Amino acid sequence: MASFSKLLSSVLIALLYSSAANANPWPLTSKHATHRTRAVGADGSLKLEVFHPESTFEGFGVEGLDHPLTRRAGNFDIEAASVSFLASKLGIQQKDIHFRTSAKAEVAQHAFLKQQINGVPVANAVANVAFSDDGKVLSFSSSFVKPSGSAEQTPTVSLNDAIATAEKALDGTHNGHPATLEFLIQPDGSAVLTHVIQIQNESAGTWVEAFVDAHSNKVVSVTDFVAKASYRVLPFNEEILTEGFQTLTDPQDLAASSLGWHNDGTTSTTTTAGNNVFAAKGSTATSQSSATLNFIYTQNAAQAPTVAVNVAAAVVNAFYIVNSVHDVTYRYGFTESTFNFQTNNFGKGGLGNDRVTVSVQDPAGTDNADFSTPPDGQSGHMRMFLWDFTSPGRDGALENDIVIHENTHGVTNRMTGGGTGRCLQTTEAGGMGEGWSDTLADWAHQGATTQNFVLGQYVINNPAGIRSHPYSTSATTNPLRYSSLKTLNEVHAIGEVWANMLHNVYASLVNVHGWSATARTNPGGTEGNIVFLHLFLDALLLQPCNPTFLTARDAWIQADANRFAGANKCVLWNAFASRGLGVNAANHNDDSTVPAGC
Ligand SMILES: *[C@@H]1O[C@H](CO)[C@@H](O)[C@H](O)[C@H]1NC(C)=O
Ligand SMILES: [Ca+2]
Ligand SMILES: [Zn+2]
Repeated sequence: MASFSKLLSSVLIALLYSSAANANPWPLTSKHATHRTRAVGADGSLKLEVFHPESTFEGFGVEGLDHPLTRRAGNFDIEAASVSFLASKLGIQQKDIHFRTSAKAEVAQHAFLKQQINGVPVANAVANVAFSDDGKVLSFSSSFVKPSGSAEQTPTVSLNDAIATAEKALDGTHNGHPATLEFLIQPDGSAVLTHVIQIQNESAGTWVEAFVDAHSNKVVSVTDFVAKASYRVLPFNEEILTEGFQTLTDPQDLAASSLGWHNDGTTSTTTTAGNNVFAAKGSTATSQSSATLNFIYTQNAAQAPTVAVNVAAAVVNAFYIVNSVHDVTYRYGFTESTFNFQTNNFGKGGLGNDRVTVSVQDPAGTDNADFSTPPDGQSGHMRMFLWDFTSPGRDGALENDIVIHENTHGVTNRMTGGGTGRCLQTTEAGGMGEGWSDTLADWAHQGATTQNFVLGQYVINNPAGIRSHPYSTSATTNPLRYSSLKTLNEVHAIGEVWANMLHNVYASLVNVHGWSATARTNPGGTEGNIVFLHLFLDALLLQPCNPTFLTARDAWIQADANRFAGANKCVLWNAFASRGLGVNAANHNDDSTVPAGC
């Protein structure tokens, strides 16, 4: 072990670093922000405690920070600016920083960086910096650490041996995606050297990035690309929910999908396969049922979901919803350059060849659904299962809020941290991932008057849905607060707290600014539901890798400063504070304070 403390201690400013080595012992839920216990392998029998150093977030309000090193005469160079800003802010040398990528969004440009040790990147010590068009720093976040020691940087375990170890430990196969060599910060503050290898098992539905110690040949950590739905089950009653089918003509948004939904720039299809989505049961996409692009299949609820016409109806619905999520999130900032899912990126930045693949009536499970988000450039994969609460059973692909929930995992996992799929891995960040997914489904279903929102009624045939409470502004209907996290450990339960806070933010914004019926295609409007969705997506790019409720809230406040000059600052603070996430909230203790003047 070579110690880095001598080398770096004179130039490090401890304040801005998470001091990993001093953070033990952890009270139970204080680990939410930094840890997550993963049960991996095909049967979940291998337990790993995954660690991410604490991340910080600092926003510089409407003014931004006029940092002397960020300005370059004439041409703004985001790489030079972000590296010099970070080096001076953290008091480290530029050689300790690796500029990974950048993304130009509508109201800010974003740099994504990693710590490096002697030129070897550190997987879980990352940073991002947002700049205005005139080169001011709008915000930055970091989980850089001062390692207490570091392994030799030349591996003594070969990649092939590491692959064999990972395949055996994780019950899967290396999928051929190029492996990397990266340091990984451990909870004691030391840096281990790891081979990073993607392992997949199609039948078990697992897809992880394994970190294998390149000296001891042990699996020391994983990134789990799969967001699993583990739905809470409520007793079901006899009420039957029916939401009417409609035939929509040309629902595609050409501003988001310039060649429509059945053309990737080189190939035109007449199936449920296009530039954004490939949807099928098995490997064959559903073909049109008439000579033109008419995907008309009338679902027969009295028959099993597996009869041909019901399969086709489900595939077409999933294709329609996932394309619609592509188009609406595209309008609000999830584009090629911010790491979205498309086969052809039309030269607009980011990596292509990663449209969402949707497996409808996937045979691997029941009563569930999941979504895997590998890094930009590899397809997101959605699996929809059948539900057996009723007879005949029901198809999750026909419940739009389930499809939107799963699809949103792809949006949040790609936009947070710059397209790596590594940045919603802690318990708290994973919980918020579930929350955002419920929230986009909530947003999609709201009308002129904000209503309580319930997720998953159709699949289990119960108006109470699959969460513990409806999302509501009423503290009687939904009592969840920031302090509820003290007793919650499961990501969907934590997600309910976050989704309910965002429901309250949404209701407040609509209360102030009204509601637009054309929000999906008109992001330029001033209404509250439009303002909300802008802040939702803008904040994802600003927030740290593995955010907490506190840093995610701060990113919303900064997003409002960036786009609306802080016009909604007090509305946002009041809504967050109403559920305990006020100015002085910390360590899962509520606070209802709002800033002076609010
Ligand atoms: C994949 O998982 C299944 C269990 O679902 C297991 O039987 C199989 O051996 C695994 N495949 C590999 C390559 O480990
Ligand atoms: Ca992409
Ligand atoms: Zn989920």
